[in-house]
Amino acid sequence: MRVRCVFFVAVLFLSFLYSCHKGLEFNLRPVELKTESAHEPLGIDNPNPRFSWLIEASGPSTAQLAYRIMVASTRQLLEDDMGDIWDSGMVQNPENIFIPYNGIALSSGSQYFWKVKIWDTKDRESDWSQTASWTMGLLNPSDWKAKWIGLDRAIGNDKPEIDKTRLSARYLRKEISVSKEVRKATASVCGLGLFELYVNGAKIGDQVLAPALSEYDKRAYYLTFDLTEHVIKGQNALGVILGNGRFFAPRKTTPMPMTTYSFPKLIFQLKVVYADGTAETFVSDETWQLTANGPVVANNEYDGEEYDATKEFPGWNAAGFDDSNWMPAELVNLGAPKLNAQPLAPIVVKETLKPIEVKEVSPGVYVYDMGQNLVGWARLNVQGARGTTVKMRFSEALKPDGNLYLDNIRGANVTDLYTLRGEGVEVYEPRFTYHGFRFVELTGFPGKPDLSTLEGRVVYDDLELTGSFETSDSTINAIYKNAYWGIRGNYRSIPTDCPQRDERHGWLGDRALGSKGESFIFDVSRLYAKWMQDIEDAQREDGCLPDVAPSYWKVYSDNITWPAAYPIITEMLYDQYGMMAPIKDHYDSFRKWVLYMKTNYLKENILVKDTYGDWCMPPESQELIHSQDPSRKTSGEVLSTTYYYHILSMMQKFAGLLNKPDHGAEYKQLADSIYKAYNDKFFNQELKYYSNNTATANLLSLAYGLVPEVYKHAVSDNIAEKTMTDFNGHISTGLVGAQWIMRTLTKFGREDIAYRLVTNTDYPSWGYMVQNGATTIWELWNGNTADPAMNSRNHVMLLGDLVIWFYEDLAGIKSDPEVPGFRHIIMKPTLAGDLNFVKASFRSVRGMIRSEWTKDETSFDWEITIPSNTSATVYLPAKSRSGITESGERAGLNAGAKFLRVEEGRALFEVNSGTYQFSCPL
Ligand code: RAM
Repeated sequence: MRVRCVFFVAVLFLSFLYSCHKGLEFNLRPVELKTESAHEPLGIDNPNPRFSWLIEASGPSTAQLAYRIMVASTRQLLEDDMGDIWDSGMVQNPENIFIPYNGIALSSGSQYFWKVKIWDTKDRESDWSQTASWTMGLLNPSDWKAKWIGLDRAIGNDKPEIDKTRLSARYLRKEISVSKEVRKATASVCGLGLFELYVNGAKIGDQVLAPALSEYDKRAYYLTFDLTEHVIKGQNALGVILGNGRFFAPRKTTPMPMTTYSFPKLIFQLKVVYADGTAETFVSDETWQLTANGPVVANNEYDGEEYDATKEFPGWNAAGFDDSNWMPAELVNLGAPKLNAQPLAPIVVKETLKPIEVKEVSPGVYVYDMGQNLVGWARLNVQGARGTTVKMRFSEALKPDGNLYLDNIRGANVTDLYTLRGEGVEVYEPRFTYHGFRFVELTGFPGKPDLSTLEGRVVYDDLELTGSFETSDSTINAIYKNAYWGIRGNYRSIPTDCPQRDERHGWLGDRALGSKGESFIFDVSRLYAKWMQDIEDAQREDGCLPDVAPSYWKVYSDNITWPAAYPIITEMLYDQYGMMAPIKDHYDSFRKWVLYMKTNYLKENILVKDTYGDWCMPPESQELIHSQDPSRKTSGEVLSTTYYYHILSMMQKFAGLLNKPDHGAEYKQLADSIYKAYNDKFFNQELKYYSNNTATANLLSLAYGLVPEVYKHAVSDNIAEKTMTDFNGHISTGLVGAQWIMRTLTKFGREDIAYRLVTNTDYPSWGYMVQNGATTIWELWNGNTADPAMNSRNHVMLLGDLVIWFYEDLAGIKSDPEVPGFRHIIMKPTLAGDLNFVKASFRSVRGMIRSEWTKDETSFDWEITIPSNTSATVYLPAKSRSGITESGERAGLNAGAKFLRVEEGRALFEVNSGTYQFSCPL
């Protein structure tokens, strides 16, 4: 007994010693493995998926020297270190994002497993990462055995011919019999415009409003589902509900003709692999049954959904249901010529809000305040007699009498109807519509509703939140919050202009540089890469690009500032995420457009085509939508020529990256002639401004590199002067100029004016919106007084470069344009106005970057975090090196922070990964 005790004590002691030793060990590990920028994706189209990982390290200055990736066909093989599919071996390469798979051909529909280990520059070898997996999509058109089914015509009470089109949802079902034990079941499904999938009574997945929107006459996206847990040996039921989405357009002609592609339809394919290794495929075909006489009586994205629960057919999506009064589904025309795996995460319910108030504004009319302008719908809890119809309508604002203000929703009916089945508590939320709203009007409710009757469901793409940002100024914080809500509400597998009225389109101009600001808050890499494809798909044969993509409204105006978003966002994906693929994929399409614009609109080296001007600049009278005052407007030729010049600069960069020196030289030559013609025509030599001296004319000339070096300061002084004198310290631009105003003022030393613009609370300003109750960003600077014909309360375009400025300038977190994707970071905060702290974090594609600074009269304290495998140049606001400390010691003494030089009132240090605490006297 005693001997045993001693033995135990000895074992405990030894394991204690061992763990102490382990604790001292350096922890190095690849983590957060992503395949094609996603965690564990199902259905990947790229035959050479790209792998990315982050590097977790227990100490500073960690950089990758080499990696080894192993891919296997089963988890077990991988765990046994048997990479039967691919073993990269040790590859000397410091890159940890977008490493392409380079093994044997991957097979359609298969699942793969991978892991990675790395070596760092200090010769340390990591453990293997955890295992990640992905599945390939159906890679070849011939892999699709399924047929498109549905009903290519109206039925029942459908009214496809009226302007506000009406269709009931189509319900489809099929029973299949599975004879053996199931090892794996995978479904590939595309239901257009929208679908929900059920297996044996259960709804599959948490996605809503799926699949992603696309240019349907070019392609549609299918989703891949793992149904292994759902498909059983025996009889199984498959059920699908189809809604209209945009495939069957919500409008015929108002306010513009809208493209209807066809009636709702489905393609469905299920592959079941049995335990014995054999496989069977079940597909959509004419043996499925269909009815359009179900509870979703009508669905229309603008007008709402009508749901009659008395028409439910319980058990329709479970085995054994009698569908003899349904009809056979018909074989229909293709939904789209091409099917691609959906390349971005689906839309989901991201948050649920409780209302903050309910008021009975007149007998039986209840108005709910959600406390926030949100996008999604209301979930209703109700109990009452069968056949009772409850009505919900949605608005962004109220009239003075407390009723919904609906004028700015234009022709959208925004009404959801629910008819009760009359059995206990019923919970309803729509499937095939969405609304942009803060207020809900509830009528027809049986009894007295209360705050628990409705909930706000916040719906958008399942994007990872990457940024956080806070300052000592409450106006800035409120604007940031409004930006966050506006941005998240306008993602709908494309970035939309607005979520509430009869529009909701992917207008290109609204998102050009704004997308870069968004990239700090959300991981939008896949969303925007997909939108670039939508734009290319909507390009006309002759090279003309659309103003709206997908082109559900056919707007091909040849205005240049809107389509410019296409190369601009492609460049953003490269700068912010290190993505090279979009440049490669779209280069030919850019070039076609650039040459098309040149042929048609370049006259004596001035580009002479513009449609929208500096859209939504603040008008002189608060009732106007657009200014009528020529002195406020920026010339169309200035807008289009500066943009064309900028596009040529981007094309030179892209041509360089793609190793096309001839193209590069060609763009350069053209750009040089435009530079000269533009300056000859628009530069006022005497007064040092462009055109009629609007802030936008001078901003674009500066930002796009059209101003000769010697005049840059003088031109920027004119922007400052214009803003302070003619506009009394207020913004004077629309969405075009706003994309440069904050950063350009700051770059030329006028952060005091930038700070004034962002802290203003009177018209026109972002703070004015806050003062007037906005919880999102308005379409117009005068959004509370202007004509309702174009007055959305949830447009993000007027943010301009504000969010970029928050992160890049106030927090000072910026990717070095020379070394993109935050591989080298420029940490350069601007101490604007009376701010005494800024606290920001950003999960970049290479890991977490943090910047938190505080300041008082005498000193500046700054804590930063730089992720593994990156480095940063740090700019301290100090006129000399003396007195600067890092972690309490004179900075630059240890290896962590290397002193570089003092330059323009800043002391520069170079740092590797790690956390640093800098202080300097002010
Ligand atoms: C409006 C849209 C959008 C803008 C176009 C030009 O209708 O809402 O924001 O880009 O017009």
